[in-house]
Amino acid sequence: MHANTGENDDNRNNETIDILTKMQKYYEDTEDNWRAIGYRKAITSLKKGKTFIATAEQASKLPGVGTRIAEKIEEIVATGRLQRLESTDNPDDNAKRLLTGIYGVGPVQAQKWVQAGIKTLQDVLDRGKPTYDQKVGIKHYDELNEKMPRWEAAAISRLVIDEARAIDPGLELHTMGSFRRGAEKCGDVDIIITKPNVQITELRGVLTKLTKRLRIRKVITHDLAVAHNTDGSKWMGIAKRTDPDAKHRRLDILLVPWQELGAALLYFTGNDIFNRSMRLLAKKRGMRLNQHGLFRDGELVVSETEEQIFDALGVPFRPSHERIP
Ligand code: DCP
Ligand code: MG
Ligand code: MN
Repeated sequence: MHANTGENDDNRNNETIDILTKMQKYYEDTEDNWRAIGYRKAITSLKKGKTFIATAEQASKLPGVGTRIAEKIEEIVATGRLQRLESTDNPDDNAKRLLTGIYGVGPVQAQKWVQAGIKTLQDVLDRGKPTYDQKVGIKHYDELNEKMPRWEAAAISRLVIDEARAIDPGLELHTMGSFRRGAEKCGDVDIIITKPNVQITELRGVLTKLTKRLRIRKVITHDLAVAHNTDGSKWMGIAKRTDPDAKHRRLDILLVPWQELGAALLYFTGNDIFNRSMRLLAKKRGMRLNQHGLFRDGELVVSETEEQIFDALGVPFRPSHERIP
């Protein structure tokens, strides 16, 4: 832990930022997304500021810093440490972190298991009554928890896109999420499928055919639960490249109506925080933004292109690579 006199001292809040980043990481690991986002915002705010923030009162005046984090900032500056962070080091918290790393396990389930003395992956298999998804999550725990390099996301996308085009060359496919933002590492592969002047009902047939063909080619290795309980416009599962040492990775495929492509591109590019700020902006303008379009009083304003949506919101277009707040 370096003091404010240390290296890279262009920001006087470096020590605070260090500790807050560890808290953010902890909440990300335990899938406590709201808290993780709270810390992310506070860190962004501190990074922008030039003045040294020492008290909770000063901290709470920064945009994006609530009272609870403000108090933690004061504790860090006053004591050089944060008790809450140190308490994340206890064995139960580590178990909780391990268990929330299983695909399909949230903080509530993990907590229940830990309380029942179920603390390892083997414990879950033996006594935790895991769902199918959770069993798959345990079997491929490391591969699914590791972000894949961009080239691997590109390779999996390629397999899906080529197979789809073999079914119907008129399909339009886009690889979304972190990949479209240009990230060097991707948590999963997100693909949307659409086609001009074609109804979603027709695309459902395409999705069924596509996943079947990918299963036969052993690109798709597992179907996960959500695949079975939606209206058939979304598929979630696990896929890998075809070479023998390829790793299992999460794949999401979504069907999008052609008229909604702009709104879908915007939504599924993210990131989640950028999306939140766009929705807030829409709200300020008396409108509502979601993955289907921009609406006013329930009436569609625009949805066909991303440019139209930025326009209607009165802000300059932001290329996908820059959509990280
Ligand atoms: N999304 C969102 N809010 C959520 C979940 C998703 O706005 N709660 C949007 C923004 C995301 C996109 O969907 O960028 C894809 O979701 P992912 O969970 O796949 O996230 P990313 O692709 O951004 O990151 P990762 O590399 O971890 O997959
Ligand atoms: Mg993704
Ligand atoms: Mn995804």
